[in-house]
Amino acid sequence: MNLNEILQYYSINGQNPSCTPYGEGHINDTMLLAFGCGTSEKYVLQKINDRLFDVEKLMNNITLITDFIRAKTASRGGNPDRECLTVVKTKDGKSFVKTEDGYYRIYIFIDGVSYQVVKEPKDFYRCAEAFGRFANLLAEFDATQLFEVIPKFHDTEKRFRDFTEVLEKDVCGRAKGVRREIDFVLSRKDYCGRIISKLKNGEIPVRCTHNDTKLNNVLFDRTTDECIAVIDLDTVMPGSLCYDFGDAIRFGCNTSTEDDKDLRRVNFDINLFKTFVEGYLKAIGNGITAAETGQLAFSAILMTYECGMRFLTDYLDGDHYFRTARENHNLDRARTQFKLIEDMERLLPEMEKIVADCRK
Ligand code: ADP
Ligand code: GN1
Ligand code: MG
Repeated sequence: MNLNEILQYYSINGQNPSCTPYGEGHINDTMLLAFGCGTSEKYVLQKINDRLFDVEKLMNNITLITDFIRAKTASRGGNPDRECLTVVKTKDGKSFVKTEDGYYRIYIFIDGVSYQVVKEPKDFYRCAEAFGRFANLLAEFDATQLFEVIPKFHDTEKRFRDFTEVLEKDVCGRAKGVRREIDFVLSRKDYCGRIISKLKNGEIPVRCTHNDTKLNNVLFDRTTDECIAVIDLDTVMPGSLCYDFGDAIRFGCNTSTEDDKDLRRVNFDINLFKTFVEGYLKAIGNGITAAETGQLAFSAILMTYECGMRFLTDYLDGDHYFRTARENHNLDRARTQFKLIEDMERLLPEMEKIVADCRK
């Protein structure tokens, strides 16, 4: 990466910045660009994953969404630079730059912390409120303006087809070592169509959703622990509230990290589930239908299944999609997801009761 070349396009004041890897995202290369110690002297520089995204279309979406959220936040008396993701425009008004080695964008740095594991239940409650509020905000956004940047992103039937294709090819010869995990996925095939069929027949509405509602896509204030902003808007597209709810549970109700090798530490925390349900349903109010609410508990299993299947697909395919930092990283990730699914399958009646009681 040639930092000087990138910065030539921007009118950012300051000299000799430091530029260091930042955060724990799996998709883009994220760096903290610091011209000094003050918050206003820091930026987030991202090399956009152009294997995945059509960058022109992606940044068109991001500009529309962030402009919308900034305007709403300002009209409600908030501080858009702190509470919203904000793209820094180039000297000629563009939202990204293209250099020889790829595409880059710069965001205003939001001084907050993102967690990989829930530290305190109240933080997860706040995260739930933040995603609930975000859902309400997006309800007012015209999603027909957006490109579907990753088509069929949460179409679990398609994810299953991708999985079986990759399994059949077995390009790395890894299938023989993970028969148990493969059988785990194959034996749950009937999960795939349960929500998508309801979206297709109109029982569940298609809405504009975030689609990647991990705890680490929310920033918390370092001192007050309030939720500051929902970030990582790359996948904002038409989708289902069930997916957003389920994905947040998948990541946040795990007592350990998404890639813990020691599965004894990986457990589904039903108390955290209850906490999230309470925060989410309170914040979303009547912005969710009874049909959607009825699928929330199952959605947590579905999204965990889909994500585990995606990690296993990537492992079999040679680790091209999710960033990996060690051997078998995607396999370890798949295993944590499958452990959580086993827990949730046992707890499903209790989870359903929690949702129903909370809606009374
Ligand atoms: P990925 O798509 O790879 O997950 P993200 O956009 O989520 O990339 O960024 C990765 C991490 O970088 C986030 O989890 C967060 O910790 C941090 N981050 C991203 N954008 C900002 C920002 N504008 N201000 C502060 N931190 C940020
Ligand atoms: C990726 O971008 P990031 O790290 O927030 C992925 C999600 C997965 C998640 C699993 C665009 O999220 O779909 O659920 O990893 N994002 C994309 O941790 O594929
Ligand atoms: Mg992210």
